[in-house]
Amino acid sequence: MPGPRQPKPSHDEPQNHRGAGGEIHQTSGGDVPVLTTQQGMPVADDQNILRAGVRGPALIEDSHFREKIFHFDHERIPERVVHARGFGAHGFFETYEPLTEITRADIFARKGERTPAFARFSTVVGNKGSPDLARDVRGFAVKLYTQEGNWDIVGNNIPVFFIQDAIKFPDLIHAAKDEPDRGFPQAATAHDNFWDFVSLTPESTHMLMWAMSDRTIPRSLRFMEGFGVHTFRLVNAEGRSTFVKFHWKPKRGMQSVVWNEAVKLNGADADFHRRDMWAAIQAGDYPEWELGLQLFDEAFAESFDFDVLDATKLIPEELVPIRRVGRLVLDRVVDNFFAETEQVAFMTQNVVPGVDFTNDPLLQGRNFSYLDTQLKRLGGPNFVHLPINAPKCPFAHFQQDGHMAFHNPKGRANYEPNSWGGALGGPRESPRRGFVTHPAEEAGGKLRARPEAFADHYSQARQFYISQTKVEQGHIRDAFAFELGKVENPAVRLRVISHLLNVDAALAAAVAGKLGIARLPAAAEAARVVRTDLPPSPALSLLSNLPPDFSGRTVGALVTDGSDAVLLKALRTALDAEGATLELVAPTIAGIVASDGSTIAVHHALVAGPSVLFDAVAILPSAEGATLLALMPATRDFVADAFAHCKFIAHSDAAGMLFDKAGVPIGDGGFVALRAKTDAAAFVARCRTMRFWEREAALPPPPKASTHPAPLRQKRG
Ligand code: HDE
Repeated sequence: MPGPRQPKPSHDEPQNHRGAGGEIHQTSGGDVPVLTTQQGMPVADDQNILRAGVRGPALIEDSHFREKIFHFDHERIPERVVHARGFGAHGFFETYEPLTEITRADIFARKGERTPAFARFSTVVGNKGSPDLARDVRGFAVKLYTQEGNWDIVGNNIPVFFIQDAIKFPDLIHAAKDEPDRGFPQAATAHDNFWDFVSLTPESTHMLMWAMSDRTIPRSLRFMEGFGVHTFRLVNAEGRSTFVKFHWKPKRGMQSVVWNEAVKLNGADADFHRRDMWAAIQAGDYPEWELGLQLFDEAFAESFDFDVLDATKLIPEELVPIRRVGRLVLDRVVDNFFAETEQVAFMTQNVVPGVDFTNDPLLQGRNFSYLDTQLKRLGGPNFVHLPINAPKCPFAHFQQDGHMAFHNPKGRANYEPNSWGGALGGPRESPRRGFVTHPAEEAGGKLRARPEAFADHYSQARQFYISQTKVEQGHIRDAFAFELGKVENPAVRLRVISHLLNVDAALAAAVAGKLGIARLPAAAEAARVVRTDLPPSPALSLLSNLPPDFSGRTVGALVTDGSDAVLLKALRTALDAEGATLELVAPTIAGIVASDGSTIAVHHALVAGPSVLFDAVAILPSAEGATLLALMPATRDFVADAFAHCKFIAHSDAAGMLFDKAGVPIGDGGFVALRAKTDAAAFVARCRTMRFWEREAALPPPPKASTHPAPLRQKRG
């Protein structure tokens, strides 16, 4: 019964009309699909619940409403217990050359072959809605839909881990996530529980060095490495096994932000990483990594200083070089975030013939956990039927039924062996093609113990630290000081310092100094003598491995009415040539009228486009524009942050007053004056080193604690 609050739709022609709240709706017609219920019944009115009278109660008879609300109420699935916040994309893996001498894996059999792939990047600790730039390890999970089944390399952007044995994982994650009595902090390890746990778990020390380095605040998911972490096996057709560590090397090189920038990015754009990857793919600048293999045999494993089954250790690239065997290219964003990124189920136990496990006790535990977690999260045993999880090669088995079974076998035989014969009998095992576990010989009593060599917790932590540049070491010190500064219990702070003393005395003293600890504690008792003879491994440093150019990066140019059109064009041309992007920031989002009278659209209003969004900045106002900008508080932040974050700064002459106003001393080597067209190319060339770190070195050194140790009672877990 049409009434004043119930619009009458027409199905003949598309037409607009008003709902009860005055909003405009388009009814169906022509090629516009008709709205239906899930059952396919066309819906006449999606604006008003069925009522007994215009002001009367709702009627239970309204099955459309009940279905709609029922479905909405059940939209959420449990978020991942770790790695809840993630971003995924499709692409392919391309094999460089056959690797048949090392592995029978089909994916490595033919040069140039492309295998479909899906990658998901994630933070570990934060909930699904947490910010992208949290200081955290990043997950780097890749599903390769090979012709012999799905192979998942479920790795991180750090090659080592906090713990050696999977039985400690729930403790580690409980300690790292928000504290249970208060539900915070979110997406942060800067709190008592985390540091309490890790300081009672000395095997975490190496990973802590990585976690406190800039690796945990990547500039882009595209600019970070990935690691399989554990030692795996590759097995060839003759059954010969080679140990392998997997590496993903980013084509655009590695780059991180600085902590102060990360903090501000989380406010300016909590989706910074996902937006960046989405934009790069949409722009055709496809994120790319090379797959690298560190291959070694039993003899090397025996001779290596550490146990290759210990996930808190790495094998320096200088010792076992990386062989690059293919590339992963991400060239397609998802159609639907939930269906693909949320429902994708990675599992370490998804390997293919030619890839096998080792006895790493962390890996073995993971092989149990990942199947189990999918059941909880995806709600039933048929999660592999979901398109994102289904293999893209033929598959045939007798598993049947269960919730939401979509791929149901046809025919009578649902067991084997059977005597139906031929196609009627269904699939049969194949000793020739099938996965064969490497027949490693095992011996020993049943026990709960770790190999002796696992007990060296500090030597590689030290090696990592001494492999960093001075700038990176400074960042590590600052990160420890920040995180421990959030720890309330002084004993926990001291305990961390006692471990750092085994890593590097100057590091420990500097962190202690920043925490106001007057006297250093005694060094933690080390189960094994710390090796000070391990040489620096330059491959472990971000800043020693700069990308070759500025491609894939973004310059933010602050412009106003009257900005020099010729210089702007020159800057854009130079950045285009480099494969980099120019984004314009102006007093308002309405755009500017440049010096030549042309109207130029801009990407950001100044208040919404802080300099933290960019890799370098150009401050190019006209003289009048500079006067206007000087009145805007956001200008000071734009300029001062770009300076403090060591960014390269191009500028017009008129920008001078803005530097003065922001208290920024212009003139160090990170500034480039843009006066002539050729200056733009010079600026872009300077940007190739990404940041002008000398600026940071000019800051006064941190205070240090006294090196006279104070006794400290150690609580050991
Ligand atoms: Fe995971 N981890 N993990 N992990 N992990 C999960 O599986 C687990 C570990 C990693 O984008 C869970 O599907 C245990 C190391 C990534 O969907 C869960 C242990 C590394 C992802 C799980 C570890 C990882 C996960 C939660 C200690 C680097 C996200 C949701 C033995 C090599 C994958 C899920 C994605 C996710 C268990 C340690 C990487 C609970 C028990 C070491 C990238 O199964």
